[in-house]
Amino acid sequence: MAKNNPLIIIITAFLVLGLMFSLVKAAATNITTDQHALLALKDRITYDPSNLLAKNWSMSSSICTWIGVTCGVRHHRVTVLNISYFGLAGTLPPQLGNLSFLQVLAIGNNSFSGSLPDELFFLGNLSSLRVVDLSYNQLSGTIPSSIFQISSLEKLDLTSNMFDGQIPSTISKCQQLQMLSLSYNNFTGYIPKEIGNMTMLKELSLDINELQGEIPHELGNLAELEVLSLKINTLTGTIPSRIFNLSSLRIMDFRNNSLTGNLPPENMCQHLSALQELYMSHNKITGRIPNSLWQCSNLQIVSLSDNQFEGSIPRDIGNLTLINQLFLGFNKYFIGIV
Ligand SMILES: *[C@@H]1O[C@H](CO)[C@@H](O)[C@H](O)[C@H]1NC(C)=O
Ligand SMILES: *[C@@H]1O[C@H](CO)[C@@H](O)[C@H](O)[C@H]1NC(C)=O
Ligand SMILES: *[C@@H]1O[C@H](CO)[C@@H](O)[C@H](O)[C@H]1NC(C)=O
Ligand SMILES: *[C@@H]1O[C@H](CO)[C@@H](O)[C@H](O)[C@H]1NC(C)=O
Ligand SMILES: *[C@@H]1O[C@H](CO)[C@@H](O)[C@H](O)[C@H]1NC(C)=O
Ligand SMILES: *[C@@H]1O[C@H](CO)[C@@H](O)[C@H](O)[C@H]1NC(C)=O
Ligand SMILES: *[C@@H]1O[C@H](CO)[C@@H](O)[C@H](O)[C@H]1NC(C)=O
Ligand SMILES: *[C@@H]1O[C@H](CO)[C@@H](O)[C@H](O)[C@H]1NC(C)=O
Ligand SMILES: *[C@@H]1O[C@H](CO)[C@@H](O)[C@H](O)[C@H]1NC(C)=O
Ligand SMILES: *[C@@H]1O[C@H](CO)[C@@H](O)[C@H](O)[C@H]1NC(C)=O
Ligand SMILES: CC(=O)N[C@H]1CO[C@H](CO)[C@@H](O)[C@@H]1O
Repeated sequence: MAKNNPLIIIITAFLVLGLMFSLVKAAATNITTDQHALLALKDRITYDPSNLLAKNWSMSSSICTWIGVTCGVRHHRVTVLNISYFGLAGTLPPQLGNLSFLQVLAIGNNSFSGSLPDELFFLGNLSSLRVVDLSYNQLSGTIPSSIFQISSLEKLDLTSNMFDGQIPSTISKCQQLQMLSLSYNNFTGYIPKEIGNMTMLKELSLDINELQGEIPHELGNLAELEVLSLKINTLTGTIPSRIFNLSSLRIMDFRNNSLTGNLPPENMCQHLSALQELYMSHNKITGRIPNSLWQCSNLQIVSLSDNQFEGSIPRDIGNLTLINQLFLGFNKYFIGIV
């Protein structure tokens, strides 16, 4: 009976396929490959103030005991490389692309410089990567498009580096991406509308770049989005009304751009009950402050200063009882509150 159970046959088939996949992957590389990759990285370190790698990454011990390195129990291969906050300077070797079981690459808050080697994210080699955190370094150049071939990627944090060039539209191939931060770099050009395809996104931060053009209305597709931060760019045009439909949004930050047009007068807050922080200061937004703002009942910070709002300040703003910071200055109001 059980022998012919289709469920068991299917499960067995999956197990066999999974095993074959692991074997194929493991056959091309082994723990020695991982060791070569880590030693290549150690070779590229030019500054190691606490001698962390110099002392600890020693050939006399298994790489799985090295500081910042974690190996998987099943394959005994490197799954996590986290050398964040080690105070290191250096460059990244292409051999890191051979860590074929790597799930987490975190080198944040160091002083790594130079560009990302194209081979690093070469198609197929780093197919298990979930987290890439390169934040707070001095890396430069363009983002290799190969990184977007890694469909397993959930978090890509490039905050505060010196990357430049355009944000490639192929980015949307990373359909599992939940967190994308390209803030504080030198990215130019438009925000690709294809980002609207990355429907798992919870955080999108593109602050402090040189991005221009309009905010794509396709961002209104990102139903899971909690943080949308585009401050200090040179974005123009009106804020697409669909953005105000994103009911998971907690933070909306459009400060210091050149946005124009009015805020939706009637229904701006109909779907924004989760919104806690609303920043629109230093733009060129016109019209009235919507009377319906009180419907965003969880607002704690509202910053609308330095725009071209006119009319009067709606009385019902006073009903937003959670507010602790309210900036409305430098506009064109009539005197008085109605
Ligand atoms: C890894 O593979 C190479 C050849 O591809 C082999 O020479 C080496 O002994 C292997 N190392 C281990 C630890 O299996
Ligand atoms: C390297 O650091 C790890 C974690 O701190 C420690 O367990 C290990 O013993 C160290 N190895 C050497 C050779 O110092
Ligand atoms: C890397 O290590 C740092 C410091 O231990 C920790 O705060 C951070 O969460 C780790 N990053 C990842 C992606 O695990
Ligand atoms: C590792 O990476 C280097 C540089 O990209 C490459 O030349 C080498 O063939 C790769 N493979 C192994 C098994 O080390
Ligand atoms: C990636 O995988 C290919 C094929 O297995 C291999 O030739 C190459 O050396 C690997 N490493 C890099 C860094 O591209
Ligand atoms: C951006 O580029 C300019 C020169 O083109 C440079 O002065 C500036 O430091 C760069 N900023 C960042 C954050 O990389
Ligand atoms: C991605 O978005 C573009 C434009 O918004 C659309 O034309 C394309 O069909 C989308 N692709 C996928 C795979 O969803
Ligand atoms: C916002 O969502 C509502 C329903 O939830 C829908 O009727 C309306 O057309 C949407 N507005 C925009 C601008 O997408
Ligand atoms: C933001 O914009 C205001 C007015 O345009 C300007 O005075 C201020 O320096 C800007 N801040 C940043 C961080 O760019
Ligand atoms: C705001 O609060 C006042 C006084 O509690 C109340 O009269 C008014 O109806 C409230 N407005 C809204 C829109 O709920
Ligand atoms: C290079 C760099 O970004 N260093 C920062 C690492 O984190 C500490 C504490 O958060 C900061 O003080 C450093 O500036």
